[in-house]
Amino acid sequence: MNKTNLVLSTLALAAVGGRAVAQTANAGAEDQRPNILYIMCDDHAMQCISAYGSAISKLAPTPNIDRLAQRGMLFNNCFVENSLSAPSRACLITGQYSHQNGQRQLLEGIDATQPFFSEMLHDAGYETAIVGKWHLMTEPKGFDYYHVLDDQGKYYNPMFCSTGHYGEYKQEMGYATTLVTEHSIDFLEHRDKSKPFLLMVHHKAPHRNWFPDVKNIGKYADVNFPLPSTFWDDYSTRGAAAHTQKMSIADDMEMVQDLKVIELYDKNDPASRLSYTSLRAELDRMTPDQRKAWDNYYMPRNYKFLMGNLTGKALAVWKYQNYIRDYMATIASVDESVGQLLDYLEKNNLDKNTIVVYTSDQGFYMGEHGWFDKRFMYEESMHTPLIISYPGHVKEGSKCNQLVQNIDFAPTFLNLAGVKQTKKMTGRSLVPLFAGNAVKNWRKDLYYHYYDYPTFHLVRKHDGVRTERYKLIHFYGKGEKEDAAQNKYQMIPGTRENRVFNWLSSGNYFQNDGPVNYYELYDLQADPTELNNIYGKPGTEKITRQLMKTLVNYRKTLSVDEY
Ligand code: SGN
Ligand code: CA
Repeated sequence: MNKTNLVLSTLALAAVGGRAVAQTANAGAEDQRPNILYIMCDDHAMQCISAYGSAISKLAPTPNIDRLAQRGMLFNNCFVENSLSAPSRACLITGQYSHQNGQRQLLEGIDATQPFFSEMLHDAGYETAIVGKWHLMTEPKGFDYYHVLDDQGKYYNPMFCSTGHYGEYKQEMGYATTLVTEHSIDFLEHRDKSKPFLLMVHHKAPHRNWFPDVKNIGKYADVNFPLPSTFWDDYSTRGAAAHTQKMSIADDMEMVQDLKVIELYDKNDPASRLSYTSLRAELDRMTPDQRKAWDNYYMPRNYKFLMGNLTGKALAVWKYQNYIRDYMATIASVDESVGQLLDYLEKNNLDKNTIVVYTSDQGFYMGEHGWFDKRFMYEESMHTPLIISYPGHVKEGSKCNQLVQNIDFAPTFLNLAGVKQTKKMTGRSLVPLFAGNAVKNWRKDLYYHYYDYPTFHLVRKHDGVRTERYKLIHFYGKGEKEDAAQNKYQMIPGTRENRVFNWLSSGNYFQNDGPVNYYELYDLQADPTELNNIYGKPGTEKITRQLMKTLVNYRKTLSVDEY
């Protein structure tokens, strides 16, 4: 039996034995169970990791994340179930789909009475910690140590609250990515070293509005990033949702808050006032030195831009370039953080027995289809990066093409710890994939469901299935207020969902969207960029029938209650 198989059998046995095995293993210094270092970014598109080889990443490489990929396995087909932060984090922590864990939309939702894998690992003898963006509206559960950001978190001099003081946020001076890394290393230094650890490092970066650290501002000022081939997509083959979204770089990316052209602030325009408030939320927290570095780059850049009087396509391209430049400069700190964490493991002889995971809470549009943000079941948003290294157990420099999903993380970590997953956990352990061999009976399709409408970016509700080759999507909903009425929290006064809804309504954000109820079908082999919706086209009858059956089956077996 080779080393990988030996370990896999041990893990399988441990999983079968469940908690009894875990408790024996927990008895003392002999605990050989792996440490778990889970690093997750917020909105890190796989197009922006050079290990995945895309055009953008070639011009702004991520050497440390690539180093992790060289040590481990690069997953080419990792997807989320619901492409949005809190829902994705709820899938991660519970191993369940959104309608099962309650977190369908961005704000309220998670059913905190469900077991979190963190508490199961804690009970099984792990020292558990989370640092950074938590974003679920409940106290982090199952952690010996937490040090989490306020809501989405801020980039400059952000607020954190810590174990036992949930909600008591205190400001810390510095840049979010650096602070999250420092607190993570601090946990590693001071943990109970007789136990294996679970450390979840959840960066705020590279979330909107893409504020780089002082030292990286302007890092890619002279780089011209290639436009994605679908940048000028006119959605001509698609239904209403692709036309009515508000996530277009040309039309919806804001000059003030997103592109930082502060000079365009117009105090007489309510939309501009909102945009300015959002920019000021970061600018006002900066120290004079941070602000100076900021002005040194953005002021001359903005002056040149304003002198150019760009309009139409030239303006859209300028927005794209400056969006990618800031985003990639923000990623530079994330990459550095990954390097520091890997160095720490190596220097402290922890690298051999630590499984390291790098992923994002979802994918992101980097100009594909003309968009930023996520939410849609289309590839760039549903697809998320995943790299796993576990020396001696996961094949070095390998790739995995199996369909995996964010509900699989909890079962994987429990499996590694020798703890049986609960019956309610829908995901499955990824451990059998680690050896790099074909796994019999691995899933052949995935279920996706997005609920967060009507709110920011106005992406309509949809669910669907994706196989290796095809994708069937069903867009549904009555439109605006009628959809809001169906959502659990949006119409309940005092909830955050309700406050956001009222705020967007007052700003005329909604646009009288009508009811939708239609399907789209993509052949990802013939049309990997999803420009050609072939639903209802001659020749697609058989595959449509098959996919429809799969979709109906998911809805039925998972007791999905709206679609
Ligand atoms: C904020 C952003 C949106 C983003 C959501 C969700 N607007 O509302 O652009 O889609 O977060 O992001 S901002 O003006 O506040 O930046 S998520 O990553 O938390 O799901
Ligand atoms: Ca996110």
